[in-house]
Amino acid sequence: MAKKNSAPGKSKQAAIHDQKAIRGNGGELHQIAEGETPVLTTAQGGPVADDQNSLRAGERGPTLIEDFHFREKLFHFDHERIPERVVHARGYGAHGFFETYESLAAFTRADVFQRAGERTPAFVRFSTVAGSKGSFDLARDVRGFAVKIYTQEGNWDLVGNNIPVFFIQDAIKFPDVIHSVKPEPDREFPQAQSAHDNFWDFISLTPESMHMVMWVMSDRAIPRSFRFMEGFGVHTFRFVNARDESTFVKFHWKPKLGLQSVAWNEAVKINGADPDFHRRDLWEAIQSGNFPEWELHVQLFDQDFADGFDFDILDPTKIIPEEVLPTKPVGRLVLDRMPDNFFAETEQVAFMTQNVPPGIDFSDDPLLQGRNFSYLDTQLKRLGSPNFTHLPINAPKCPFQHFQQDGHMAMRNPAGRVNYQPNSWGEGPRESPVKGFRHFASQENGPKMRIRAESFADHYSQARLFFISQTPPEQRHIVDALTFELSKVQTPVIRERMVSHLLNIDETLAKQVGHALGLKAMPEPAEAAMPTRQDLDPSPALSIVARGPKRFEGRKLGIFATDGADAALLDALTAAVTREKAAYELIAPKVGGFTASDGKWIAAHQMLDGGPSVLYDAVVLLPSAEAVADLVDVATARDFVADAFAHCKYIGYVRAALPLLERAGIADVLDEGTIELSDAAGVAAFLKEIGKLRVWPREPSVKLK
Ligand code: HDE
Repeated sequence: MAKKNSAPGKSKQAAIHDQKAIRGNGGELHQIAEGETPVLTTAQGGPVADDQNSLRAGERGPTLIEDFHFREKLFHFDHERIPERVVHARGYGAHGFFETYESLAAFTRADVFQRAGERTPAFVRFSTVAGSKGSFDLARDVRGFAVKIYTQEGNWDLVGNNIPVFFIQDAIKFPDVIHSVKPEPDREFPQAQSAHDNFWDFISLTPESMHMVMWVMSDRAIPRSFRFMEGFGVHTFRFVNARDESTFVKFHWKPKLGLQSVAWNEAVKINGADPDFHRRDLWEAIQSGNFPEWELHVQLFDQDFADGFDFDILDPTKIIPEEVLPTKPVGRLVLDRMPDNFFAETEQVAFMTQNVPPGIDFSDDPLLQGRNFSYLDTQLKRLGSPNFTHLPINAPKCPFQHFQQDGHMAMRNPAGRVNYQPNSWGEGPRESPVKGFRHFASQENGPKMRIRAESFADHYSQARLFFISQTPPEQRHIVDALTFELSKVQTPVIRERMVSHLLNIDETLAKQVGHALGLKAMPEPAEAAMPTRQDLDPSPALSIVARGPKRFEGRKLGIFATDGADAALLDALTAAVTREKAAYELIAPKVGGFTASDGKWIAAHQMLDGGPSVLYDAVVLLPSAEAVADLVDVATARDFVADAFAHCKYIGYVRAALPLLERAGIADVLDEGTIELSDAAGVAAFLKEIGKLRVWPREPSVKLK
């Protein structure tokens, strides 16, 4: 029998290390000279001779427990995981800075808002809510938008979402709403989906969630990229100035590149083609120097203004429409650096709503109050030690000193005798009534009781406001999303109960969903604590489409090319895309590349199977006539075209591609979004046109259901 390749005693790698003679005679480690390979060591620093074979008695004998290197290596591996976040487990973060536009001293004493042009380091983590850490990016879900700003007066965490309202009004309901959306406990599915009985059962029994449900069933819940979504602080907070005067404030992050979402059918396919679609997008944007940017806007108002509404500004299921109270830009957030290590930074970052600097304070929103309690608990559970603030990602970047000490993994252990105050030694920090955080002295009184205020009782008016503020395609998407989700609910009475709520929101919406679900008869409208207001003006600011960016910047064009592709057109295209500050990928039958019409070899980014059109914002078909003859029989080539068309994308094509359009079933329905490219001038016009991002007039005829 042939000898086994792992020779007894020494592996090939170990032999290589031996040749380097890095140990001195006394066993001491020599400094590693430049160019020399550093020696692998144990965590205790001991150099390792063989990392390929464990220590055993005899060539084929048992492994020995004295193999401390093996034991340490497996021990550490076995403990590599920390509990994932109970919500928002799947996330992706980046570093950057916040830049203040102007002094807001009139409203807040927060140091971060005092000086125009000042930059403060920041870290942001985007996330989905329901799915576990390894779930896919394009779930229909709320996105977390958590920002940590390392101010000179401590960390300010604005732990927000991409939706400005929430499902529940009181934090005591949080475990229930989250349990309902997570996989059902007996079967542990479905993963990262709200489309199941438990979720809709809870929602249909919780009328206060109706406004949020409208948002979650809208395109907001399937964003094209983290870079193209808004962020919201959700709750009403307070700014407090140096005179201890309070102004209510709501925080909004607005993306510089505008808002954009994908189609549901597209989202489903993206999850298969690239489950990391959102994190890859952020990674690529930052690595290529296209730093994502958001403007921080605030809505500022006082108690008198708040009293003018018939809803409560402490109710997190309500917004103040921007048309009623315009937002004011106060700074910008730029993300310009990926973490060096995902675990150390993105996984271990600990956001806490309680982290507010002097000058920013809480309102009595019962959801916010509950969150202020929850986030500290969760960090201890996840990070395992009260010293989680010692981790570099969580540590303040301003000077800090306190007398907290010891505990698991304490990394900051001050020298000296003093670990309390006051002390007689005249040492150590003391409190400062002037610089320190002063809680806003709001007047609170009233009987102690478990109660929901009357002012929180209107559950439908703003749900309706959201629906009537959407453009027709966006309204269709809400109908389709509700229909899809409720179609996955197996208990008919839950479907009907949901439709009974929709009747209180908008009758047409309810009827369309009821019809699409095949309800035999419409239910009665749900009993409502307050009638739905019919007189609210639509708020165009709530629509993604109405405020579209109208430019292709930051988007990605997929160019499908083959041997013989028109070289001049390809050059014109790639130059135009680059001028537009957009990106492109070349997709070819083989990833190696193709020979263009001028004989030049061009490397591809994707092969056809790996680069379906769902990964791109618009596509161009640049095959040669010879290649098309074969491609018409290739299912992935036909899908590439048919999907792009069905998802209302712009399609540029050369005449040679027509047989492929025909076999994809769209040659007879070409429209303003299918554009023939023949020369460089046509390319420029195409690039301008695709800034509209989607061909919405096409949608009703596509019937993508
Ligand atoms: Fe959270 N939430 N939440 N939440 N939340 C957490 O904290 C909680 C709520 C939000 O990227 C947990 O560190 C309660 C609203 C984001 O690390 C936990 C309530 C909003 C993130 C927690 C809410 C959010 C979290 C889990 C009801 C939008 C991810 C892990 C009162 C304004 C932060 C962790 C990150 C994470 C509790 C409701 C946003 C368990 C009790 C409303 C973006 O502490």
